[in-house]
Amino acid sequence: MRNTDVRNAMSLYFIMGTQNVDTREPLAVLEAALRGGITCFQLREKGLGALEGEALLNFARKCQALCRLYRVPFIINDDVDLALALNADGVHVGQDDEQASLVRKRIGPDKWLGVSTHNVEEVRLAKSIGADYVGLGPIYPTTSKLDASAVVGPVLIEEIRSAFPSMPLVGIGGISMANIEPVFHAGADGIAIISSIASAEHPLKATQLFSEEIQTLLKK
Ligand code: TZP
Ligand code: MG
Repeated sequence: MRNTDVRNAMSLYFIMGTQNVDTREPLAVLEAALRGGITCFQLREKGLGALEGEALLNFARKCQALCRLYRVPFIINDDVDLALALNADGVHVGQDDEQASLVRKRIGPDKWLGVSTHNVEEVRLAKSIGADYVGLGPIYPTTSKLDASAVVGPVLIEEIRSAFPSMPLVGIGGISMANIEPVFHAGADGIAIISSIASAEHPLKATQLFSEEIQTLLKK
């Protein structure tokens, strides 16, 4: 069932672009994360020095091939044209990006659509236009998104979960091993992470630790 597949894929959702890995090889970081047990991947190529055109297409193709190898859904941030060109598994958009309802029309009913949200009203709207999941955050302070809105805390997850009991819901922003528990307690299906994996000393080990902890937390 699609809703269950999406909820399961949210549990350890890794987001990365070439700008998130310092001097490391981005594909090596992605492969480490895949080996460590991420359950979904979003390519988010943004900001100064971001790949464009052919270079972006080639890099995205390599990310997609790796994700296929590990049978992990491959989602593109924002760039509907790129998602369609690659036949990606889905697209993720924010509130300022191309209106989510237009994106749904362009990608059709089968691809996953994720929307970043910050309150009940935005979730209601996302649901009404057929979003498959919503991201909620920043849960904690983050340095990975320069234009991040105000920190919402795990309490917002609780509020959204009680208003939308079956909506696939992923918490994002500043999540680490030290603060993961309240996110799951509040009712999230999972966490979306950039730096705690992409900037970890050992991305593979970091991912394995998250994966084990999440399996424990989801059983509680
Ligand atoms: N949207 C809200 S916070 C955020 C995005 C893309 C950045 C999350 O990165 P990190 O490093 O896990 O805080
Ligand atoms: Mg965006």
